[in-house]
Amino acid sequence: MKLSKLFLSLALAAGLVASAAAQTKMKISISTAQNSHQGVAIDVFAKEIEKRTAGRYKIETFYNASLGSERESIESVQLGTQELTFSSTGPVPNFVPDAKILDIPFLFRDKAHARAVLDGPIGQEMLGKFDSKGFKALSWAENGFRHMTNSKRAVNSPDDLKGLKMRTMENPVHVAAYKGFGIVTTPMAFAEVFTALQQGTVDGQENPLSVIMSAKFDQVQKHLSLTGHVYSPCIFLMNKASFDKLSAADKQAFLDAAKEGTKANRARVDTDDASGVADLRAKGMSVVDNLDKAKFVSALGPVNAEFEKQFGKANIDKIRNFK
Ligand code: EAX
Repeated sequence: MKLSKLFLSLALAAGLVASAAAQTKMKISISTAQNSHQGVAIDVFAKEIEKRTAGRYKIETFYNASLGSERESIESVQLGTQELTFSSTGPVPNFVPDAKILDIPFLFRDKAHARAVLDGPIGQEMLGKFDSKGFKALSWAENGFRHMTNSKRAVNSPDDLKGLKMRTMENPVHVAAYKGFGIVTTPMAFAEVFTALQQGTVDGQENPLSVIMSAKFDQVQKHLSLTGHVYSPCIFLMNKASFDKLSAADKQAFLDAAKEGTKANRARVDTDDASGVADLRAKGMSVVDNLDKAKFVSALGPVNAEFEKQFGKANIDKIRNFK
């Protein structure tokens, strides 16, 4: 009797040790601060994974590009040296060229349109295109509509952009479009942007209010114009082999956790968009919030004709006209 009790407690102790050891740690990274729409996305994701897998999976969160730039992190995820990352689509076309179509300026009318496309058949089919490149794309999320900032002058019309030296993402669609505005484009990784603006290596940059605020670009930029020239998606990416190893239930948990992350991320973008202009004005930025968008759209006419050739007008129209 006594002996079997001893065995029982030994077995229990061994079981406890085994279950503690059975926790699998995974890393996820972003290039913005924790206090941002991207930080919210991965924090909620991490919390949901722990909850939905009863702690069998622990997601370690890394902010401010501490594991590398977005491009480097996506590379690490592809190689499997890092399980997960949450990124803008800036460097994504280097890995999944088809995703470029989502970065076309003035493609989406508003956030509701963009979210509906990404959550609908077009966006879901696009997520599937990551599979053959070594990724499991868990969910779209967002950066938001991008606006221009610079240290030189108020931008009221497209002509004011001519000759401005601006940092762009390492995204060929963005680079082509901004050249169409007459901007002198300087692609660089996000982590280098603050210093480049501060030192005057570039005059300006473009990002959503969420990013401008969390990166404190108001400290190094005087002018903000609400150009809303392009919608900027984000994406939860996981190493394909790491995902494939999960049980069916755990796969679902990862997909559901990413959806929760997306929900929290979009809610934060909405809050930031609502408070951003007042917040940035209070911090000293001078904001042009009444520009004539049609002028910016028509300035990109020739570039858009190029995009229609490159991506197929029908494919672009399918997105534009999605209801
Ligand atoms: O993902 O590189 C960029 O400008 C992105 O918008 C930023 O990294 C947030």
